[in-house]
Amino acid sequence: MNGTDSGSENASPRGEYGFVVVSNRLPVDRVIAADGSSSWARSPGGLVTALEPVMRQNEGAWIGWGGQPDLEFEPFDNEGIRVVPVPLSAPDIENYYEGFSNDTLWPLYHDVIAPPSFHREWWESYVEVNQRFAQATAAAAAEGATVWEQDYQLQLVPKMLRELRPDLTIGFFNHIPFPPYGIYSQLPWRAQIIEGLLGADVIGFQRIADAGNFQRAVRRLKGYSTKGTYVEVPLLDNSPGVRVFGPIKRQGSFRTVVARAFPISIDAKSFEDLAREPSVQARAHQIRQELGNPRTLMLGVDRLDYTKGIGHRLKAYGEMLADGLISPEDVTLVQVANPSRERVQAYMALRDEIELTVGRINGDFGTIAHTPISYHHHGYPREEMAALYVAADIMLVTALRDGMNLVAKEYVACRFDEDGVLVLSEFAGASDELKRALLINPHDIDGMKDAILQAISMPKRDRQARMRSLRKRVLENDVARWSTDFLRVLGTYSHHGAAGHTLHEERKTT
Ligand code: GDG
Repeated sequence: MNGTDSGSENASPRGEYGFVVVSNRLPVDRVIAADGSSSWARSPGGLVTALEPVMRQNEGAWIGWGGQPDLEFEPFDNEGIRVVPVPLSAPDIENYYEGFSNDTLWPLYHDVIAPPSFHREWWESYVEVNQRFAQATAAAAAEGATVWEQDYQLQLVPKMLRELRPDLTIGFFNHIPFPPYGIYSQLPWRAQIIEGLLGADVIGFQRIADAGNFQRAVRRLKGYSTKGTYVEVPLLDNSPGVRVFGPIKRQGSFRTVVARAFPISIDAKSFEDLAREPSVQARAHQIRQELGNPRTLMLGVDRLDYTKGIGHRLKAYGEMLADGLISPEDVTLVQVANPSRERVQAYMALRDEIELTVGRINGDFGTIAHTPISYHHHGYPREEMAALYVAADIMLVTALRDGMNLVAKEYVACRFDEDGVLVLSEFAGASDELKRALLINPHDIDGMKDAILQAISMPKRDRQARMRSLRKRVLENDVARWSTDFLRVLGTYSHHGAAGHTLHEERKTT
């Protein structure tokens, strides 16, 4: 690593990066060529796109796992971003990642749609791996640097990092929901997680309700006061990280932590540009033709995850076919179910259940010429996704619980023709902003069927009016705005600058 020792025997070694992003997975994938040689390819995603300019301006580094067990390599530069690995062993992956992250926290934070498993050895691994991430970050970050940690796999890192490096400004963003206290309180390590998160200066959530749930947990478990978006964290005089920055200053007694909503978004312009590509337009046309030119093409795009409500969607669709409300000659559903977490038991069971249902519906209602569900258990390139969005008359987002749901926003961004209907679950964070979608409760199957029928028969003028309003929101509130907003608030906590300055400006003024 590029750390240089500060000279003092007790101080943690300092690195050279002024802006450090930390996430479980690095934004690059290892690609093995036919001749056995390996290289790294940037994994596409809004987060990287949004943070890239800040990275370039501020000597940015990205810290995370390379995606394969025991993969150790030297830090390297990838298109302007310093990539710093945190290796994970096969037992780490089993206990910290597949176990505690994906089989304890994920179901718990999504309203226990599936039962969470609590295992003390998973927790121990989570603590140990979080400590490793904190150490790697401490070694990479320059004096007074800004660090932005991402997501539920790393909730202990803020506190661990503050203990190692009190000079840093620390932000944390939670991409998934934060559950109500009645559910959160089941977690045997509930207090430790709250303490871990409160090591940050700014904690971001997708929805106002998530921030409220977090603040309630803080009050119940720690007894700290919360005022508006602020949490007052008492300071012991000799506690590490004694600094009273930020808008509320009570010298010597509290540090204030911001806990509020920053709804994430997408790189909307790049999706629209992609959708406008003649090749994408032609492919959209071709998709419809290959499906036999249905009058209505409906689309679902999800990771194959029990939170996404794919089963509820299929139930509604199957009943509509059975009731004769729609016919397979007129309506086709394309369902992309991207493989996910295939070694976790609940995901294996989900796949079996979904594929059984798809098979039954196609068997019961299909004809030689018309298959009701075109089902795809694999991922597609971005261009194909955009073509599907352009081709679809109706987009079905029926999540039972979802932090935000970017698919809903991507569909809207691609519809520069101002057509298409978004059917959107009110349990997805996106529903807070996308109010002109047809909002549904996915548990209410009859309500979902009514909304789908309404979408099928909606006059063009209504479709356009709704889509225009949705597009305004998505194009204005894009991912660049999300990261700018977060970093602006985080900037008020920096030793090096004042609110409203970019990180770059702050660093220049020191
Ligand atoms: C978590 C939270 C929150 C899917 N299939 C393909 C493909 N995708 C892309 C989509 C979209 C992304 O994956 C999925 O994002 P979502 O937001 O829908 O859901 P999660 O993966 O669960 O993400 C979620 C998000 O974090 C961000 O904070 O919104 O609530 O759960 O971008 O387009 N992309 C390609 N091929 C596929 O087959 N290229």
